[in-house]
Amino acid sequence: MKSRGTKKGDEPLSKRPHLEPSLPTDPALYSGPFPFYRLPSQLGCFSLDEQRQYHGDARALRYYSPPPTSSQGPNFDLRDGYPDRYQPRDETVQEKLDHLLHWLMEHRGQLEGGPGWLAGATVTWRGHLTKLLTTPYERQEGWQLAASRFQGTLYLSEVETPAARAQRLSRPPHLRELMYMGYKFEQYMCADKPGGSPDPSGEVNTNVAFCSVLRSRLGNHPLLFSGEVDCTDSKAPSPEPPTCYVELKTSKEMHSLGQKRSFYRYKLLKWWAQSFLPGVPNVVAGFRNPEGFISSLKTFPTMKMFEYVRNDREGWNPSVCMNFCAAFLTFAHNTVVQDDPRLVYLFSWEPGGPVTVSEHRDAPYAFLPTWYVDAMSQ
Ligand code: 0WD
Ligand code: CA
Repeated sequence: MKSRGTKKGDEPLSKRPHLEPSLPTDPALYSGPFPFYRLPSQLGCFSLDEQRQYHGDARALRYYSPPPTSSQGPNFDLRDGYPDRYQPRDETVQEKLDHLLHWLMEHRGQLEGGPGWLAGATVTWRGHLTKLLTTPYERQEGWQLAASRFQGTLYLSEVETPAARAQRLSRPPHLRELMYMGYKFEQYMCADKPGGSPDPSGEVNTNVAFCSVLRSRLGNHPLLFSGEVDCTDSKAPSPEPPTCYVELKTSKEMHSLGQKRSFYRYKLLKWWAQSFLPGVPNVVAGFRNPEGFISSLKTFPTMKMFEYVRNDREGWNPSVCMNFCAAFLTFAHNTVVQDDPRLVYLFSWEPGGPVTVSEHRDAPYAFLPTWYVDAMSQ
């Protein structure tokens, strides 16, 4: 984004005392060449177990194990086991960046990139970056990101918006079941051991997660982020992480051209953003019928997703997504100047408007835990 950033936008905010800082999100402002994005490399990983406890290893990694392709179609019953074999994660626990900070605390002495690399980096979840990438095209859900600078590093942690909270607390039963069905699909497609077979008779426990920790750079912004990975493909043409990873998704069966158009415009944008960031090369989609059975599978290579909307006037453009994200990171870096783990800048966005900022100290917005601040200060 070095070419497009205006002089004014790059000036420190302190030099513009009478300007209420904000960042526009209109896609037209972010077209232009695709910015530099470093090939993501994996720095490490961690696992969360059935009790949501952290382990600094790959114990929760599962193995891609699709059904034989010769048959009629998979016919997976995604409702099987609901709700009796479902252990959903406690969503009232707001984990913020904690698990990622745990990993970082244990690896701070062994980070690549040379001395001072971390001090220049932005640390966050992959899912938060996904929301930034899709912002210029999002028309329904706003977001809030809390930002603190500590020892140079910019930390970004999502805050649940009041609207998202209200939706979570009043989630209708059919949406709860739909969430389960996504995880059930993973169970049908993954084995616990390489060469093993899936075991759909077991429980679905959404506390369990395998997370990859990645390094990349967007423009001049070094990035350290973590994302949950569904499984690894032992037969992948490029067997090293992250190119061995596979993202699993479910979606409604499509019949009309209109259904396909809207799938390409809205869903594929989210799938692309989520998997492009960590360099996951393939998304395997299971299409479900109205009875909740997976009737067909289709692999969408991440790097080919844009082809479905390239000639669509109402489609999305990867350059816009990445240029906006780069502009946001520049905006955040220029806003969060003071180095103080108790100081939080809250970036807020609602569809149709610009990103705005407010300043806060300590509870409830401060998110860097004292155990992390103390350990990093040793
Ligand atoms: O505190 C928060 N506001 C959040 C924390 C929001 C989002 C995620 N997280 C944490 C959780 O600890 C989770 O284990 O991040 C981890 C996943 O991070 P991510 O990879 O950056 O998240 P994202 O790309 O949005 O989602 C990846 C998967 C989802 O799969 P699908 O196929 O639906 O995209 O992570 C799961 C979900 O399976 N997931 C979550 N798991 C636990 N808590 C959450 C969540 N809040 N959001 C998504
Ligand atoms: Ca998934």
